[in-house]
Amino acid sequence: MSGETLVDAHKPVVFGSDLPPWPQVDFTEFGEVESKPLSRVQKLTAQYMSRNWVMIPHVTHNDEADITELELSRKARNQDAPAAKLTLLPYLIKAAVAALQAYPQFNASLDGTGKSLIFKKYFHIGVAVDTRFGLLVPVLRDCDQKSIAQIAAELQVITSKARDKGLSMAEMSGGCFTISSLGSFGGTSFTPIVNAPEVAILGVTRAQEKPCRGADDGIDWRLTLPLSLSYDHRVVNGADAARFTSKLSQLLGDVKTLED
Ligand code: CAO
Repeated sequence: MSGETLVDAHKPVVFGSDLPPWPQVDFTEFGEVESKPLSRVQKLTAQYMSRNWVMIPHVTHNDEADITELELSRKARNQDAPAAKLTLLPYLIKAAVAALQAYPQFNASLDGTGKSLIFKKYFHIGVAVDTRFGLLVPVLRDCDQKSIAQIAAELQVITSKARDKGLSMAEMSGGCFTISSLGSFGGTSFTPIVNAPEVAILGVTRAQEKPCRGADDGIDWRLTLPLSLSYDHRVVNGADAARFTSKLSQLLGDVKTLED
């Protein structure tokens, strides 16, 4: 890419192969401590996160969506049907599916050899859930064929199950794209780690009222949602990411395109 020679007759230098070992420290030398073993989920998460962080060249693209109208519509629907409460997440899932349909390279995976890209014709979306067992990622199947209300109902069931009993590997397999929403906790942006073999993950943080130039140069306060899209730079380029989040932003800004 930059004129480098990838195959060299001379012995190649493998950067990173001479890392020092992980520090072995007796913390009691410095003060009182308590040791707690990691849970099974925490150990597995640590292994997979480390692999994905080291093996995938990550880039995070940050963008915003105006969700003022979406929130008005969501709140109106919740008032009309309080028993079937909708959060933002089902809207994000519908918008993600439409963006994946528009930009299929985000609905793809490198095969095991890394030499072919497998384009998926199905739309299974993973959702990061914070549980007492650790981070679990249930996968909702065929989200392209479901309404916002159906997705909300399914999310309710699967997140409750994840939090009460945990999930099977089958319930966490087969995802095309993951959404990690920290919106109810806060934050302005973060770098989610791509959930291999997926090629991108959407991080969402807390929506904020932001001033915009309105009619007659007045101030128009708009509810603005921060979007942080991390992607595998072997498969997705920066321009693709910008197009993808622009599409997401456009869809979330026009709630009629998501509702059924
Ligand atoms: N901005 C402002 N408010 C938001 C918001 C956002 N981006 N996202 C959610 N909220 C609000 C909801 O609308 C809801 O408020 P209302 O009662 O007024 O509607 C409230 O926060 C609680 O939402 P929720 O958390 O119950 O529901 P959710 O669908 O937004 O999220 C879930 C569900 C499972 C994604 C979330 O609970 C969770 O576990 N997130 C953690 C994900 C995580 O840990 N990611 C990190 C992975 S890497 O370590």
